[in-house]
This record gives sequence, C-alpha cells and structure tokens, in this order.
Amino acid sequence: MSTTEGRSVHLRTCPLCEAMCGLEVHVEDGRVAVIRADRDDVWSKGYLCPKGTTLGRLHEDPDRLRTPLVRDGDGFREATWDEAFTRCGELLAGVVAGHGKQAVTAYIGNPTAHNFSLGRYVGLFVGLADLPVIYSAGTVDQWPKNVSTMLLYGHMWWIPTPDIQRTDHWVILGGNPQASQGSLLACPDVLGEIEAIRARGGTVVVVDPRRTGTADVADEWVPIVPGTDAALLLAMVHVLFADGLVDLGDLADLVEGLDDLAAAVADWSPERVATTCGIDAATIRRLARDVAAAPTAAVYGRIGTCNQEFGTLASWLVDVVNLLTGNFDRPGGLMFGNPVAWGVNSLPLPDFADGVTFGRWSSRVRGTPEVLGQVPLSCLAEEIATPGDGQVRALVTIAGNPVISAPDAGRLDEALPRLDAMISVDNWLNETTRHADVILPGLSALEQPHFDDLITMWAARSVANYSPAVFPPDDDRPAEWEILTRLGAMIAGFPADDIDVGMLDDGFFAALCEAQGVDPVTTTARYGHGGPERLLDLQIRTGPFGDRYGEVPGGLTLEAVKAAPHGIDEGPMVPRLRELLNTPTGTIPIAHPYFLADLPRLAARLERATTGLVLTSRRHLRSNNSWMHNVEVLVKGKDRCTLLIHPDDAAATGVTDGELALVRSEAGAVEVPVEVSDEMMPGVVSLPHGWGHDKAGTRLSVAREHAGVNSNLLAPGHLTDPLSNNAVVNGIPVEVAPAGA
Ligand SMILES: Nc1nc2c(c(=O)[nH]1)N[C@H]1C(S)=C(S)[C@@H](COP(=O)(O)OP(=O)(O)OC[C@H]3O[C@@H](n4cnc5c(=O)[nH]c(N)nc54)[C@H](O)[C@@H]3O)O[C@H]1N2
Ligand SMILES: Nc1nc2c(c(=O)[nH]1)N[C@H]1C(S)=C(S)[C@@H](COP(=O)(O)OP(=O)(O)OC[C@H]3O[C@@H](n4cnc5c(=O)[nH]c(N)nc54)[C@H](O)[C@@H]3O)O[C@H]1N2
Ligand code: SF4
Ligand SMILES: [Mo]
Repeated sequence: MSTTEGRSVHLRTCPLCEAMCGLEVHVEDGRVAVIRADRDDVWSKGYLCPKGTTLGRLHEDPDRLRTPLVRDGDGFREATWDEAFTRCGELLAGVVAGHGKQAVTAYIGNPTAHNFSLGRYVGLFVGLADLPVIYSAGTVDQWPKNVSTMLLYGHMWWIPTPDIQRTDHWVILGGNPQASQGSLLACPDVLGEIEAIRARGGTVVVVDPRRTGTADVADEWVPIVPGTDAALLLAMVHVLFADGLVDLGDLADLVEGLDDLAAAVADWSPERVATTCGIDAATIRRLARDVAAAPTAAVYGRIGTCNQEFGTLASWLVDVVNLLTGNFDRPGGLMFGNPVAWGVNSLPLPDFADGVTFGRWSSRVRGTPEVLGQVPLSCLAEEIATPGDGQVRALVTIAGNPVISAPDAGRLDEALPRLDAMISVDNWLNETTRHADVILPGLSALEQPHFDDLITMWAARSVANYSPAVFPPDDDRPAEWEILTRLGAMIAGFPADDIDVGMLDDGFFAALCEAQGVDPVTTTARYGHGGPERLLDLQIRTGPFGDRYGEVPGGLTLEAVKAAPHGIDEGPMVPRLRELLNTPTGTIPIAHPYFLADLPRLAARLERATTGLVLTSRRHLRSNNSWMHNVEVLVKGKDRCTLLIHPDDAAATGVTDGELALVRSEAGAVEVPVEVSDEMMPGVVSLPHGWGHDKAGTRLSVAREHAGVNSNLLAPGHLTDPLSNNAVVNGIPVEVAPAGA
C-alpha cells in the first residue's frame, strides 16, 4: 500500500473471474475513489475489464448484507452472530434428529472458487458434514470435463488448458472469452492473445452457433448446430486416422487403446455428420488437417461443449484431437498448469484411488446414478418436493443462486418453501436466499485477503500474487471459513454453542500437512494463527517453488510473496503429464469404454432431424452469472437480456426487433425483448443466463429495475448428459412467437 495526500493505493487481484487482473484500489476518506489496472502486475500487466472497477461499488452496495438475517414471519430481522448460529444449530439439529443426515443437503455455488475463505474451507465443511448427497454448480458447468479428465488422467480437477501464449493454431469450441474472459483457461486479455497468435502468423478458429465477439477477432467462424460438437470432433478424429495424420509425439508410450479408437471412428466420416452439425464435409476435413499441420495447435472446448446433450463425448474428444496430433503436454498445445500454491482440489482423491466407479448410489426420486459424487442439480427440486424416506428437509446454500442458475428453475423456486430448514451463506438477499431461515453473510472482497489457488490449476503461467484486505471488516464478524466450519460441525452433531473452530481448523491443517509430507505438529507450532492464511503459507511452501520450511533454500514462502506486491512470476507452463498421470494403468486410456459406450446414442442423434428452433445460452462482459446486476454502472444502458434471433427466423416467427417475444419450451415460457441479428446462425436463438430479478422479497434495488427474464425457466430438468449428469441448457427446443399473439 502507498499513501499520498490522504489517498492510499492498495494493490489487489480481482477475484471475479479467471483473468485474475491486478488492480490498484485508490481509497480516499475510507471509500474507494477509483479502481485502475495495475500496469506493473506481473501477470495482467495493466489489463482489466469493467467489472473489476466495481469492487468498491460491491463493497459499498447498501443492499449487501453485513449482519445475519433470521426469518421472522414472511420477512427477516437482523440478528447477532450468536443468535444466528444458535438458530442454525436448532434448525439443523432438529432435522438431523428427526430424519437423519439423509434429509440434509448442500448446494455449492460458483463464487466458492473465487473466494479466499470459501474455496479453501468448503472441503472442511463437506468433510465434517459428511452428507450423503450434495449439489453444486459443477453439474451446470464443467462436470463433463471432470469426467473425461478423471478417466483419461486419473484426477477430476487437473484439467488441461490451451497454452494460448505459445500456440500457432487455436480452435475454440463453445467458449466466448470476449465475454467470459476465459474459463478453465486462466490468462489475462485473451483477445489480446488472439491478436498475438495472428500477428505471429497463427490462426484462430471459433466453432459456435453464434458469431461472438471472439469470433469477430478470429480468422474464421464455423457455425455449428448446438449439441453436435462430439459428432464434429469424431469426424475430425476419423480424418486424422484416414489421412495418416496421427502422431502421438513424445507420448506414444503413455497412450493406450489407439487401435480401439481407430476402429470406433472408422464409420464416422465427415460426410456422415455434416448435415447434423451444419458443417460441410470439406470444412470438417480442413479443420482436422489444419490442426495436424500447424507447428503447434490447441483445441479447446468450454461451456458450450459441456452444457449440452453430448457434453462428455465432446469433452473427451477435444483432448483426443490434441493427443493424436502431438499437441498434448507440450508448449503451444494443451498443458497442465503448475500452481505456485496447490489447491485443496489438486490433492489425490482418496475415493478414486483404485479407479473410478460411477453409480455407487442413485438419486432417490429419479433414480439417476451418481457421477463423481453428484447427480444433476435439477434433481434437487424433486428431492425436496417428493415425500418419503430420505426426503430433503434441510438445505445449506453456499455462494449460490440456484433459483436462477438451475435448470427447471421454477420448480426449485416452488420447492424451497417446503424445507424445514434453509441456511444460506451469502452476501445478498436474492432470489434463492429469500427462502432461507437464516442468511449468514461473508465479508466483501475488499474486506478479506485474496490469493487464487483453484484457478491457477489452469493458468498460463505460474504466478503468485497476494492481496491483503483493503478495509478492516466493520466489526468482529466471522470470516466465511469460520462460518463453514461451524455449519459443518453442527451437521456433524456438535452442539452449536460448543464448537471449537480453532481445534477443527487445526485438525484440517494437520491433515493437509500430512498430505504434503510435512510434520503436522512442528508445522502447526510455527504459526500463532489458523485459518486460510496459515493454509496458504503451507500451500506455497510445499508447492513446486516452495522452501519446504527451510529444506529448499531460497524457495518461496507467503512472506516472500507478500514482499512482492505486483506478484511473482515463475514462468510459463511446463510439461507435467508424467508427474500427474494417476490412472490405475499408469497410461491414458484414449478409447475408454465409458466413452465408446455412448457412441450409439450419438449415432441415434444423427437420425434425428433438426427442426424448429433451439435455445442456447450466452454471457456478457458486464454480467457475472446472476449476482452483479445490482451494480448500476454494469446494468445501465442498453437492455442486455434479449432473445438473439437470426433475421430469417424472426421473419418466419413474426417477431420484431425491440418488441417482446413469447419463448416457450416444454418446461415453461418467458416474454423477452427481441434482438434480430445475423450473429446467430439460423435455427438457433440465444438468451443470457443469470437474469430474472423481479421476484418479491429480495433486497436488490438496482437489479429489480433491470430484472430481465430467467432463461432457466425454459430448461427442462430431465435433459442431462447421462455420462456426467451435467445439465443440457444449450440446444433446448423452443417455440418463438410475438408476445400477446
Ligand atoms: N441456462 C444456463 N444456466 C446456467 C449457465 C448457463 O450458461 N446457462 N451457467 C452455469 C454456470 S457455468 C454456473 S457456474 C452457474 C452459477 O450458478 P450459481 O453459483 O448458483 O450462481 P451465481 O449467480 O454465481 O450465484 C452466486 C451467489 O453467490 C453470492 N455471492 C457472491 N459473492 C459471494 C461471496 O463472496 N461469498 C458468498 N458467501 N456469497 C457470494 C451471490 O449473492 C449469489 O447468491 O450457473 C449455471 N447456470
Ligand atoms: N463476464 C462474465 N464472465 C464470466 C461469467 C459471466 O457470467 N460473465 N461466468 C463465468 C463462468 S461461471 C463460466 S463457467 C465461464 C464460461 O465461459 P465460456 O465458456 O467462455 O462461456 P460463454 O461466454 O457463455 O460462451 C459459451 C459459448 O458457447 C456457445 N454455445 C452454446 N451451445 C453450443 C454448442 O452446442 N456448441 C458450441 N460449439 N458452442 C455452443 C455460445 O453461443 C457461447 O458463445 O465464464 C466465466 N466468466
Ligand atoms: S477480467 Fe474483469 S472481472 Fe475478470 S479478473 Fe479482470 S477485472 Fe476482474
Ligand atoms: Mo461456471
């Protein structure tokens, strides 16, 4: 921090997305005066987006909760922390005593991955609570990638990422970094990297039903019928084999099942899939040949390839194309990140030590077999609403807004009031938390330190950047790690007024020390404090660049990182496959039977005619899922919650630009303004997700004025990718008509 003339400047990593931009927070008279980019940040070098400049507004938002709220009739009253925790204890103990732990569940939302306390301690919550079933935003996001990564490399979170800073050819399927800033791909200024790829003679191709802002700066846009990426990729693999372009490079000894793969793709010619994908066979051949011919290439699939009917096949095949063309685990291809501070997620997964078994249990109502410990998020509503043994009666939401983000959102909204107990760890009274009995708010981003760990598992470089808190918390409010520890302990059966958070935290820390091969007793004795900061020091010191508590002279410590306020850069990604590979065979089963068994389902898709319109999702640079629409500067101006539709489809359905359309699916209907644009391919319409802020009983004064509609009212909950249990929110059949017609 530097101080001049009453203004202090605090350096800070933006926690909002994977770009992890370095910011300068200028504070005057105890308030944020302005937020600018930190040009000297070793990672982002002066890059930022409009959201990063609003951290002060989020902090100062009068609607942001600073005190626990406890239900009082139809509304809420402010409560002390003691009161709130006591109430949580009563509620949870009541349900556990009456119905057992099977009646309790939790939902873990997206900001958990971006929050200093939550990200490090949600594991302790889950461990203590030991709930039979939990839900997360993962099954509306990247679960297919977790499955393919688990089966191919033996760990669900070591997801390979495109090395875009060194590649010559980047193929993007179902990702729009112009809006999202990159996902499962941490790199600041992705559009700048696209420019750089092209400037060094490389090419960038975007495969997407929409001509996105990313496609606008790429060399080529290839429109694709939603949900058919797996067919496209299979045909590309077919071409690689047929043309003799398969070259595993240095990984030949590690890849197992090549002949099975060749046999499986033999009848997946480009001609066979062309009509289904809406891409002609010659283009498919060229796409495959270009990947093989490029000096280095990275094929990358993101949420458009996951939140769809064949998410797992597509996620698997993305990696297959990279593997087959020698573009895996080498600079310029797909690589594994090398975080300075290992994350709790990156540790070996004891449940899967002997390989993966899916379907160890099934959901009660729908009978869906679990995948990697989760069933579809859309099951939650029916598990609450359907009476019987095992009915869910208590729910803890942690930084999540499933009433907006879950498919079949209307059913969940109707089910939540039936719960006997609902506790939300959340900073706003929003569409989900308005159903809670107790809301426990965390600190604002500026009131707590920050250091990313999970996201750096797929970061372009090994960077360490610690941000101290800018403002001290208002009072002696607990941090979220303490809240999670308490809630976990309550579910475990500890009396609410007799929970020793410090002791539980020490136990957690000791277990993590042991996992890292350092002595828990002497290591714990080094610290006079617990919590995430102690954990972070362990993460850094036992990480790849760490000092291992003195064993490695000159190695990194948290103290050393703190002494470098613009961050420390330990260089680009390095090959790590041989170190990380953790499958039971010690090889990559490229033709794993779990994937091959799904090919008949894809073949059946080829027989299904594509008729009518289908709905897809999109993001906008100025939104962040559902929760930043309460920031006036981000929502003012043009309405961004619109139905994008191609001019031909607008003409055919009779809808008009700027007028309301009625969009109807088997799950529900919404009325939304139309935006006619040839950026959509014909046959596909698009709505942003994260809107629909017109519910009664929320405290979101700005968002309410810019409510938009919830696209998940249209997403049928039964549509899932059966291999991963991931939701299908792209490619939903819809009808569009002028509203009121
Ligand atoms: N149709 C459709 N649906 C989708 C998607 C899509 O593309 N299309 N995308 C899906 C994806 S990828 C995701 S990740 C999910 C997101 O789904 P969710 O995680 O359920 O939704 P968010 O909107 O991120 O909600 C974040 C919640 O955390 C709270 N919050 C924000 N910051 C903090 C904090 O620091 N601490 C605490 N305790 N709470 C905080 C907010 O108030 C809000 O309630 O949505 C999914 N749903
Ligand atoms: N500004 C902003 N940034 C964010 C978020 C946000 O809400 N706002 N959310 C964050 C989160 S939680 C996530 S998970 C990431 C997601 O990051 P991205 O994956 O980049 O997400 P989107 O920007 O939604 O881009 C998805 C693209 O997939 C396309 N698509 C839809 N269906 C298909 C299909 O079947 N096939 C193909 N090939 N493409 C398809 C859509 O048209 C869209 O262009 O973004 C993160 N960053
Ligand atoms: S791109 Fe924007 S939201 Fe993402 S880290 Fe940078 S400033 Fe924050
Ligand atoms: Mo996400």
